[in-house]
Amino acid sequence: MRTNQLRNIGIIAHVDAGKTTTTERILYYTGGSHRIGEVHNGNTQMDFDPQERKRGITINSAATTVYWKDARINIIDTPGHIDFNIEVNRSLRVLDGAVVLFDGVAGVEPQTETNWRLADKYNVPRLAFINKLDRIGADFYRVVDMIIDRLGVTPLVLQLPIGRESEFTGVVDVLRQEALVWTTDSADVPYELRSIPPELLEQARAYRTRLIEAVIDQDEAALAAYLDGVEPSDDVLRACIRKATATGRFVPVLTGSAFKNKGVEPLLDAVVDYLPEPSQDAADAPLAALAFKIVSNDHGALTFVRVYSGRLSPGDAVLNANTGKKERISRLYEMHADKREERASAEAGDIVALVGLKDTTTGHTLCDPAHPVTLEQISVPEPVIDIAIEAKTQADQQNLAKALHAMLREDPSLRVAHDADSGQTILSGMGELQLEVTLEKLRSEHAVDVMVGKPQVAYRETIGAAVEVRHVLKKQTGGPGQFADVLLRVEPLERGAGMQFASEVVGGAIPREFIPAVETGVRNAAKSGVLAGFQVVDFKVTLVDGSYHDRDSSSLAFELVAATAFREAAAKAQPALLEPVMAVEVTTPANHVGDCIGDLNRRRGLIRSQDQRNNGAVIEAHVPLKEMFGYIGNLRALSSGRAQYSMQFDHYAVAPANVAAEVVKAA
Ligand SMILES: Nc1nc2c(ncn2[C@@H]2O[C@H](COP(=O)(O)OP(=O)(O)OP(=O)(O)O)[C@@H](O)[C@H]2O)c(=O)[nH]1
Ligand SMILES: [Mg+2]
Repeated sequence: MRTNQLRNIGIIAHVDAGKTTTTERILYYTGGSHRIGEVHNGNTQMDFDPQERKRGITINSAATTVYWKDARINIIDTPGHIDFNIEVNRSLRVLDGAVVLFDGVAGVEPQTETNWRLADKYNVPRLAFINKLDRIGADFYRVVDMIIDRLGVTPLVLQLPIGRESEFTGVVDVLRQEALVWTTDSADVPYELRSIPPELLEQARAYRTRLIEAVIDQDEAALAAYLDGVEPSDDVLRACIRKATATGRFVPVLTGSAFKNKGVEPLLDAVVDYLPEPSQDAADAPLAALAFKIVSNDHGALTFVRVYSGRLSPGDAVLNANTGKKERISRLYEMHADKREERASAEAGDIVALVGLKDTTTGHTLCDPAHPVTLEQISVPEPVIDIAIEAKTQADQQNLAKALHAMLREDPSLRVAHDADSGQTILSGMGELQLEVTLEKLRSEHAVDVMVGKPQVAYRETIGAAVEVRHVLKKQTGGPGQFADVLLRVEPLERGAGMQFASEVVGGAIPREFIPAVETGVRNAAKSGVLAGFQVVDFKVTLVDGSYHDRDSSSLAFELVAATAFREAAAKAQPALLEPVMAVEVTTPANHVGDCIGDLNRRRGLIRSQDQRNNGAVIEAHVPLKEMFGYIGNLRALSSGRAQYSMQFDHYAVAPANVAAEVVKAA
């Protein structure tokens, strides 16, 4: 198959925008399924995990392949909940295009915006699909305006809705100047092509002119002809739209109601017409593929890879460029949600799952051993919430480590640490929901019983002043001794900077081979801060000077002395506690706005904006995570169940003295 007939796309959006519902329709229309699954019935193909079906949300991204008009389309349906954002992140890393869904009522929601920015980061061209036009309060034009205001992009309106809410029946195709009308809600009745309803005719013409004038400069000859009064053909316009979409200059906007089976076929046409094919001429080059997802099952692990160049076949020995080890591929599959189809090979542009890899994890590059190469990594968000777990029995204790190892391989946004004092295992993640899902998986899939503590905020520590500390380690009484001497300067960096290390040692005051040991010593010590044992961040350590001893100095001695010197410096450098602050968005009916704001204020919230929307308001605030535990119950109570909220990590900030004192006391 020629690669220009291949599309690798993701479906991304805020929670509940209809990603899975749309994907189920795509499967049905393309013949990939024979009945339409519904999220509320727990019978979709894409949400196959028992927890997804029970909770009615997507947790894991799932891949499938469909065929539409001579094109093969690999689709990844992603979760909208922010706790599972790693799934969107790693999918966008390997995709060539995305369909971004918008709820026709709510418009641009927080996770839509977050995912939009992620797609910017990975340079993924996009189409917008304004969904749920059948809902009461849906307003296509308002959502288009929100796309301009909140995402700062220029929409290219390719369709206009016909009718509103329950009367929504179809769309005007702006390019072809025709109406596509769905006469029933049934997916088995194709749309009818009709002339544009008279009341929309003038508007439809105006949008076509706007469309032409927006994109015509993509084609110089067509532009010149147009200026001479010659209308471009539809094919020329399609090519112009395709070009402008690939560079992100415009975002084509389509619309419909996935649930009512309206608008999905033209969306598929647009995916083929406007989203890019994998880059050409990479098929003959040496192999380079990125592992972006690992799924464990009873038979071992499935490694999902995107092939960027070259070819992969079962039996191949490939080099993992990150570990330096060779791995052998035993089988190769095309995935259809939880089902798989064996394939004889994969080539540049393909997304497939491999069996046989042992030490490959998310973000690793697989390549031709004769042509080593490392592809761009996948960025992993930092966890903000901790939970302590303890195995119930000796048997559980043994299985726990194994199960956690497998789960961490699957989800790089989870972390595990051991608390030496309490003997507990600390599991860290993005939010309460992710930890809840992880613990349930531990029980149901790995049969490990654990006792679980309350979720805790993952605080950090930092410093507020620069200090210099000299420390000498000297044990030279009889036998082999230990000697190391360092002068460290420790200074604060801006928020989010992490840790930096530099050496100013000159003239061999400390031999070069010991300098990495100094950095290791500092890094180890920074794992547990002097205030309350949290990770120390946002500082720079400079090794200013020191000395060594010919016989008694060693890497270990320098590691130990650096750790001690760092701890001493951190204690003197005005240590401070950092707490995660969340961006919270509350949507509430107008009569509860005051109560919601009052409640957010009591939670140390900083109200950032308040907008009227439909019959209610949207309140945006920054609130420390510590104050958000149990928020949902409270919000429901004060709004008679009518307000909703979403939140995502925003930044770390220095905690007020009373909060810090409380945390230090509990440590
Ligand atoms: N009225 C209406 N409801 C829809 C439409 N599309 C989806 N829904 C409903 O919205 C709810 C959420 O749909 P999903 O497809 O699960 O949304 P999602 O974007 O996959 O959600 P997550 O994966 O959890 O982020 C379900 O109850 C759907 O039936 C639509 O076009 N109109
Ligand atoms: Mg979903």
